[in-house]
Amino acid sequence: MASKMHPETAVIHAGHLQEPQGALVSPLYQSATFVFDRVETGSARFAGEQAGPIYTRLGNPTVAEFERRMAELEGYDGAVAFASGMAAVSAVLLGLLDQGDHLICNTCLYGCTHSLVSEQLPRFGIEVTAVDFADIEAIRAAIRPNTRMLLLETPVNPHLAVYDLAAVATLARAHQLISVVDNTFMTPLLQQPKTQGIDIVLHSATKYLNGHGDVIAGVVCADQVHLELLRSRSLKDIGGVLSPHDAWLILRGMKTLALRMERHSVSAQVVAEFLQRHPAVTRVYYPGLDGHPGKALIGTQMRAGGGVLALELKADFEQAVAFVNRLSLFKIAVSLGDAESLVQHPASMTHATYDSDDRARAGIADTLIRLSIGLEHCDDLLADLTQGLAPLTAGLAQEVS
Ligand code: 4LM
Repeated sequence: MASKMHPETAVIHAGHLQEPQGALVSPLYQSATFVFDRVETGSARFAGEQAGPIYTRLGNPTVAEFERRMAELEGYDGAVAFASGMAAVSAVLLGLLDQGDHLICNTCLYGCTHSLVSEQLPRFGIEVTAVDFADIEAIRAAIRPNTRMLLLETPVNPHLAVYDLAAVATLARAHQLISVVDNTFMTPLLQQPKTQGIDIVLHSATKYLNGHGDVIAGVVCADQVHLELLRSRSLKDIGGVLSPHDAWLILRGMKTLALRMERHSVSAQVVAEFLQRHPAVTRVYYPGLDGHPGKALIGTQMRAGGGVLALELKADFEQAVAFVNRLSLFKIAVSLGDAESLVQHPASMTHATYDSDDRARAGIADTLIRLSIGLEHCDDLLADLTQGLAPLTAGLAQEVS
């Protein structure tokens, strides 16, 4: 039954085990350690000869339910939960790459992933090359004898460029490289990279998976060949374990994931089209818009454009900042995927980790503004944007007259 469930059903039921008291909702196992009836039981569990919990850093029943649900949704053998999205990213990189290995990643990544690959990995003797993943030949040309892994986000944070996952996966397979996709912006409801041949998928569960802005979490979904190393090296020894309480909150939040992703995407499309028509806006970045190169992959690689978009204004830097400050329903905050609509300035916030050259190479304009479209009524969002843009519109009208 489990493998036949539609994603809309799996977000509610996958991985759930009926507990003996009959509770509909799984209990929260808020316990650091677990008691053994005798020494032999503990020894057998440590030796992997007997199933059962030992200590929450090594596994916890509530966290395990979240892991089973994610593995089912993404279509992999298993999943490992971590204390943050960055713990999930670092778990993959530090758990699966060795000193002397070479990583190829996209020029544009979430700011802290960029600083992890460009500043931290070289400290451990891991070489990194950043190329534009829109250009498959550029990736191929960057492959060296010691290349082990390809890493990308699609759509990318913050400017929503979309990359062809099947092409990346085919290249990776041909050169025996591990392909890794950060699927945070899409969730498995809108995109399942495994179906395109990708080896490992990770998420910041802080965002859409939890969806309520009250948890920091991450998860990696993978097949058996990588799971053991992720559990033993990255979880057991590095130790960025997810709290059972946070796993319980994510399980609760995920029950509405399908409804939320649909609403986020519909509203983002409306907002993107509104902004595209607006005279004070020079450019809108959203995969659901005609003319966006990613639009061709909607319906094949991805089911919809998701809830994040970015824009540039017909304005200088100070005017762009003043526009953001004028918004009231959109809250000025980093993060995304919450019920509340959020607005932020990538160059000085989420992507401030880039130096200006790398930021230009990544295609992140200094005046780029990112919106995370929440679950409010679309008319209220458009009204807030209209009042925020009004002084710019008036200025443009004066220039014309
Ligand atoms: C943000 N993003 O963009 P934790 N992968 C992607 C992300 O967008 C993020 C992470 C990993 C933002 C946070 C402030 C594609 C985070 C890292 O924050 O460690 O759960 O996820 O606004």
